[in-house]
Amino acid sequence: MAAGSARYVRYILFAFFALAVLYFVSNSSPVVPPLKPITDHASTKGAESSGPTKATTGATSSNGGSSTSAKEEKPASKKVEFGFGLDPAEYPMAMTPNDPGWDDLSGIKPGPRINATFVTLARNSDVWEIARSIRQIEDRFNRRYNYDWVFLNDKPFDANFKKVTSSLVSGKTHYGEIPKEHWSFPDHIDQDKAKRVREEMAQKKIIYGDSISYRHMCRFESGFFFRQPLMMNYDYYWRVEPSVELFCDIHYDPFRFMHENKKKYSFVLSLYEYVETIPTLWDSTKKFMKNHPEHIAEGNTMAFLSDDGGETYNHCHFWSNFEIGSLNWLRSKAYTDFFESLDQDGGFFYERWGDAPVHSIAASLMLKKEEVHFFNDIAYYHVPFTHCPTGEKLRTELKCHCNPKDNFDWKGYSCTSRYFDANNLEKPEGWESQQD
Ligand SMILES: Nc1nc2c(ncn2[C@@H]2O[C@H](COP(=O)(O)OP(=O)(O)OP(=O)(O)O)[C@@H](O)[C@H]2O)c(=O)[nH]1
Ligand SMILES: [Mg+2]
Repeated sequence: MAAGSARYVRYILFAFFALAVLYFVSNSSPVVPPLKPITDHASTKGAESSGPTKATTGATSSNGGSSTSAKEEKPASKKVEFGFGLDPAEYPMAMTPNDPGWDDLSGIKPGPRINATFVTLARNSDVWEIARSIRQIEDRFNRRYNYDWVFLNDKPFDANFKKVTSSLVSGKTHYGEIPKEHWSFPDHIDQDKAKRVREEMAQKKIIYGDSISYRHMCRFESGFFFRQPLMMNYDYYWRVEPSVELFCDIHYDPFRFMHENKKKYSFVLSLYEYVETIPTLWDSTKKFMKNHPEHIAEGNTMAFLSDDGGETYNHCHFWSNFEIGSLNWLRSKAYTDFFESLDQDGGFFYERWGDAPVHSIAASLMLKKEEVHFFNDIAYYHVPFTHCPTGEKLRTELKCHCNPKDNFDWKGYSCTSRYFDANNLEKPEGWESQQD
């Protein structure tokens, strides 16, 4: 009998204890804010863009090869500064090997995401070249961050292109067809004059000098990629071209770096433009500066572009096949006024203006010095130039596989040295020994 009542007392105590544990669990707040499952983020991102409209035409999205209309994407319910609404202060980024979490390169990185996407302009025939680029970006960075990827084309993407690329990208993939008016001659262009120029450039053997499609490409990258319907969903972009390489691990989120440090444009390689392709670009720029002094930033980097205070152009530009930048800046009145003014002057067709000098002139004149960033730690190759980080310690820490001898930064035809001088920046240790 005594043994029986002791058993009941034990049952009651156990039940009381279980109730107490349940009460505690249901009322305590979590130490770490809950992360949304990573696969949800594309639908959350949809309406966060601070771009003016969310357009839907000519675009399909795909994951795992199946295409759906962009219209079907779920809108986000609220605007949050970061992708998942997480507080960045709770997830500091490890920027150096001394910071906690630096060595953790496995699994999905917890923490906030930026409203950002990779973007690639490509033809269906570029599929295997872009596959190489995607694989490297995924291996060195995006497999842990799962950012989306937008593909744009002047023709519809075929099933094979979508299948191959969507199988390689860890984020969501979207495929957009460029409208005709963004990939054709504007009405004001004199076709005979444009044809004569192409013939002359062909005779002079100027690279892509006789190409119409290359000109459409340069005009599109200068003035339209950032306002395609699919791009309106994002605030930042990272441009990727076919057959590029990344040589070092990327330990932090460059999109988040751009956002938190108020950077609007970035580069890894810079060089002098082929003069024959832009003989009157600087005249057009000066006309624009005169007409729109309100768009010229105080504390800009004119010194990168000109050695005589703006009278002449030294032809320096950031190489735009790699860019991480702010879409909202490109969509700003300042930038679009600049593009419209250049487009009216006709140099995309009467000469062969490239999007690289156009973006670079805009960034150097219309942004403050501090808004442009040089990513020394992102090692990169696009035929024929390599950016391999200066400094053996850094290359070892980042597990780089580029040959430091190939680093173009400090060689004679690079403008990176000028960029450092224009910004009064100290060049990284070891730069002198890489000058030739
Ligand atoms: N859809 C489409 N994409 C194009 C076309 N021409 C070029 N592109 C893309 O535009 C980007 C720039 O073209 P590229 O041919 O790489 O030009 P480039 O970098 O100046 O020259 P390369 O040294 O040949 O790489 C690449 O992402 C190409 O895939 C085109 O006619 N249609
Ligand atoms: Mg290229």
